[in-house]
Amino acid sequence: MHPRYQPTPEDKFSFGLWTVGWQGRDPFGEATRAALDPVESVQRLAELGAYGVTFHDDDLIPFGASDTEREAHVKRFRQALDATGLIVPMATTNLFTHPVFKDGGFTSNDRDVRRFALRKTIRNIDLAAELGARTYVAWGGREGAESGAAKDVRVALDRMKEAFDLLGEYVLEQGYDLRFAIEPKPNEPRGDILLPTVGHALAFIERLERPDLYGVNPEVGHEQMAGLNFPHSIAQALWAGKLFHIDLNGQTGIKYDQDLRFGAGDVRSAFWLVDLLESAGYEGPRHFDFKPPRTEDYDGVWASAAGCMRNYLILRERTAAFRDDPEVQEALRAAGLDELATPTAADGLAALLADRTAYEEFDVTAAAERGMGFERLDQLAMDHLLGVRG
Ligand code: XLS
Ligand code: MN
Ligand code: MN
Repeated sequence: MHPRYQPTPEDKFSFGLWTVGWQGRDPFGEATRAALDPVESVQRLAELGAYGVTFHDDDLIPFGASDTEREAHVKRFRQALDATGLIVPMATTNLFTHPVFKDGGFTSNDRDVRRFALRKTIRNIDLAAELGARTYVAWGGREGAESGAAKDVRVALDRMKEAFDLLGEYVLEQGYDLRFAIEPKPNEPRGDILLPTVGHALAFIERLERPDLYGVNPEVGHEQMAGLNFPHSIAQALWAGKLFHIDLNGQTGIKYDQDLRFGAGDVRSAFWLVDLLESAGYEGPRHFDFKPPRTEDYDGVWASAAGCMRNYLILRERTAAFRDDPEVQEALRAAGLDELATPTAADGLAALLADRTAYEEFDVTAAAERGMGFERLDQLAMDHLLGVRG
């Protein structure tokens, strides 16, 4: 591997235990890989150059484990963290695998299930805080429906708000330095999932009692499953000050959740995403939520994990070269990017209304004829992405 693309902890790459640990079980086939010990994942990820590891409660402590078993699992995990220097920047709850969550956790029609889901989450929040996590992700995988009358969506959103407000109250009461990141997804495993896109989640957050405690954890493939432009969603989350975390992976268009390694799938979108994260100064973890295809053995799994980081670093280099290229800078000016950054009416409403050149004397025909220069600019980006410039 070229040393230039060798990740280091400063790059802030993290992986979920459930990603490299995915055994390849899908709706049509059994597992193709043996179970992976979380301790081995920690060791291998550290060797590959990651700085962090994340987990769902059940990835670390099997559902239904006794207190003694739980302590033993946490102890081994903690020892592996101490030995490798890996940190836990984020943790989350599994509210989707056990059959009890078949109609969701926070919005199940069954109140007992909702109370259980909250207690399960709170229990893992304690562990997350204990391990030093600063972000708590909430993906409502089964919060949704397959049919119309089965879910009163307005009421379900009341229950969702109730759950997040209670969790926020708990975190403040305990004095934990932890913020929530809501992860949108349009469908799968439910026919339709609540809070399907970044936009829905951002609007929901503003209805909570303490909006500052909550942000989003967008995933590349999830927005693309809804046909949306991922970098645009990220830009809006950044604009709102709500990009608390991010799930990087690859996806090719509107289909099932592919969870390809980062850089596979829509590579142009990945280029613009890295360009955005780096130029916006995003400081959070670069977290990979991918699934090494079930065709792979464990050598393939580690190659896939290494590929996620390598692709990020290659794209980081390519996007920096794009931004540094004088011809690009000139093309950006010609395309009016600096002009977009100029306020439209800093002189105020009265001045705008009095300005005859803004309307009465405005040469609409000449303005309509001006080309925007976007194609030249985009080809320069393409040349940088394909490695034929700089
Ligand atoms: C599934 C989600 C899940 C969350 C964490 O599609 O991406 O893995 O990131 O529960
Ligand atoms: Mn996914
Ligand atoms: Mn995810």
